[in-house]
Amino acid sequence: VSPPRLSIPRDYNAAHDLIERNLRAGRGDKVAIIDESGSHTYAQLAERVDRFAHALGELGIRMEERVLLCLLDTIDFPTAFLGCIKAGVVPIPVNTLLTASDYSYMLRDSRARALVVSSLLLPAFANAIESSPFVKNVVVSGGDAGVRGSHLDFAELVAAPRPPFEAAPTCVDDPCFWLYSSGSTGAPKGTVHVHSSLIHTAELYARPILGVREDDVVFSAAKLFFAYGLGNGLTFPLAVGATAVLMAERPTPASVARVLREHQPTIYCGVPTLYASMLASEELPGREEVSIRRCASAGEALPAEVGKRWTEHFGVEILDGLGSTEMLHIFLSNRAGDVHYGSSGKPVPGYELRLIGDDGEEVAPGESGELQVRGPTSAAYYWNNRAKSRETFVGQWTRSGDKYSQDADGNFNYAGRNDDMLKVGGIYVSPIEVESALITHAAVLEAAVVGKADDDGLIKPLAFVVLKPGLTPSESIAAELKLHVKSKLAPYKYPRWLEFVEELPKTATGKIQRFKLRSVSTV
Ligand code: 3SK
Repeated sequence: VSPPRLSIPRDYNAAHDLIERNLRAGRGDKVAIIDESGSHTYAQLAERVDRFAHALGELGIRMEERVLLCLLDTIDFPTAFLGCIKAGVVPIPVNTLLTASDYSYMLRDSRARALVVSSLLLPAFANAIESSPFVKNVVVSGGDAGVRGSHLDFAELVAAPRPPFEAAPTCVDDPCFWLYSSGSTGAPKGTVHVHSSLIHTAELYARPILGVREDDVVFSAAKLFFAYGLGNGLTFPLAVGATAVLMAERPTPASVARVLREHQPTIYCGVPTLYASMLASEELPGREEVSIRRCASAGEALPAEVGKRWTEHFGVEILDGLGSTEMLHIFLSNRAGDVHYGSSGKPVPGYELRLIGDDGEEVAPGESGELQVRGPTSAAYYWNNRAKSRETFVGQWTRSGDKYSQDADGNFNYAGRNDDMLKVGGIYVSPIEVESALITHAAVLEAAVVGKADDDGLIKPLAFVVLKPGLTPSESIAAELKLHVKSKLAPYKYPRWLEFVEELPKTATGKIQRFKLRSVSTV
């Protein structure tokens, strides 16, 4: 069956479409976005986006140039993201939890001409801005003049009335935005998405599978910088004329419960770690206190027990699915009324899936193989990385790196990774990166990191450490090593457990055999 493809005109601007469709449908006065500063109607959002697009031109930023966005989830995120796209400028939303050296790399790699950053995150960019030969302007969202220093004020940029902005003459296949994707080795890769992809994810997944409707209030605890959050929390609600609730705070059981009570979202999108921690928390609202009618989960496999307990408590199913930064959103998902907890469900119509064995052929029924996907939302390529682009985007197929098997009912079940990557709280963590951080500590001779399931069945990093001769393992060295990793890497990457060993299992050529360590943990 050939996949449904939308007929999108060749001349197409994604931001123009996502806004204009709502104004044309008479939703100008409807609330598009609620954030901590209040409610913003579709007409107000349209105006802000146009003002931001004008400002980019005035700053000398031209079509096809890049702008790095490191923004908390407030109205400034959609303003900057859609404003860039409308101007034909390419926004690059980045993870707000990264380190100064990650940001330095991304600014240089992308050659971003401007940085738009939340005031709270500005300190992490201090050196990065100085050392980037490309950044010409820094725009700061929130904070006062003292924090901003000589940088531009976002609020001021969008305060002055401007005429409507005519969308840049982009085409469906033009680069629209990038997201950085990490692999087990090497630096993060700028994943280039084209203009037609956002609306495709909305029409293939959000409307038919998640069931987002015009009368919904949608809240995604997964942040907008994450492909999963970008769809759930912004482009899906805009595509159908719904209302999105944005929360700048870190998603914790308390902050999520507050939003569920205060704004009564009807659709809630989270990641397994958060579902599990909410269920274990005293902050969990009662069923009668909230209005959720549908939930989604992605980022890592949802443990069956977590899904069942959530449904028991709220009377609402969680649609667990699988997507990727490369495919932009979910292409494999459970369906409402047909949820199989512990499984990722069936292909989303519009996507084709196949399982490929080590011999390069499709596997026999029931066997596991690498999941590959074909569909209209695959990224165009990785920026400046031909080798990795060729490895991942093979003809029309995109390799996921995940191993799956398919059961007799057609449901796909997760069977591990092709590489050693871990998904922690929905975000990839490279064991090699954590090992490299550990061995920069004076006490560490060697280290190897693997994934270990916690009590909820969710994977977290476990480090095996060989100490330098003469040193004795102790609780205090373990605690110090955890802190050391936290100080070097984004904090969510630190090993939750540490085990001291005499030596690491290795192949004859000296390669660490992580698969052996997975089975020997005593913690
Ligand atoms: O991790 C996932 O399953 C996912 C889902 C939607 C979009 C992006 C990602 C990585």
